[in-house]
Amino acid sequence: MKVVTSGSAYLDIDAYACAIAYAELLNLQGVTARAVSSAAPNASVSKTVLDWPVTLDDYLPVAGDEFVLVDVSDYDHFDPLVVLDRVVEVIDHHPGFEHYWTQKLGRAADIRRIGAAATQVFERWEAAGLLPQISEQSAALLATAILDNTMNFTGRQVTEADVRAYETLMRYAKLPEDWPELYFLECQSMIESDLAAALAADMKRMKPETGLPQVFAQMTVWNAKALIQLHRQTIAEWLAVQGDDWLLNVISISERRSYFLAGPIISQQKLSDLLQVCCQSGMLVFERAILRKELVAMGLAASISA
Ligand SMILES: [Mn+2]
Repeated sequence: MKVVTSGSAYLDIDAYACAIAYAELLNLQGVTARAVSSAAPNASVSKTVLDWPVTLDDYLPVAGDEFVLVDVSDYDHFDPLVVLDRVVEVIDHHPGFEHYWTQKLGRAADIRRIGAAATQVFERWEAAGLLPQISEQSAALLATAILDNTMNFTGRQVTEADVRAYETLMRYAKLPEDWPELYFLECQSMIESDLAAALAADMKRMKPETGLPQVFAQMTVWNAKALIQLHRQTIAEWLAVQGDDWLLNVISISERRSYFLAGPIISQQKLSDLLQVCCQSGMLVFERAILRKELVAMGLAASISA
């Protein structure tokens, strides 16, 4: 049996889609496979997606099973059910472990800089010539994973291959025209239903040498303007409890912009200095969707040249 699985902490839509769609392909090719995870899906696997009639398999690995890893290659963050020596294939788009896996598996390690691991799984289907037989749900899962991991194609790591995979998969997926908006709005309403959990899930403490506010939270939503209008007070109160120098980056997918909230004056100044844009009454709207890791890189570069 081949067990297709992913990381230990949580399962995002990319990992979830890859496990299910790749196990489906292997089975179709005559290789018995199961999509298995002991981690729970996170908010990117929306209720609509969870309700589709394809799911993970209820299977416990036994001695002799082999493991295929999708959307993960860091051996410290595998699903605990994985036996390292029994890993036979790795499909991932996170950097850092390419060398280890190429040494160990040769061509069975496919680790590339690409928008979504779902694009790599799509390419397996295409190369096998079996795309016309993909289930509607697996096509929909892979397409949604590409949407999510590329932030609707606004991310910096998006490639032509991601765009082509999405367009092709949408022909098999039978999803509505406005699926991106429907999907991201559903994820947004889940975030709004428990803002504290969403803030805590992606909050980091910055090192002083970055020159950034100490507490730096980030969230990705469809419409940041609407979210901020409704919930600004709650957000500011929660962040103020975490420290007296804080910043939140709300990435607005539909507008392809970032909205920054910074309460304390010191935090506003740090942000204005770095982006060379004025912070007006605690808010700064940046012309493009920018990620926290980009600000960290900018901050470090500025502190070196200073
Ligand atoms: Mn991914």
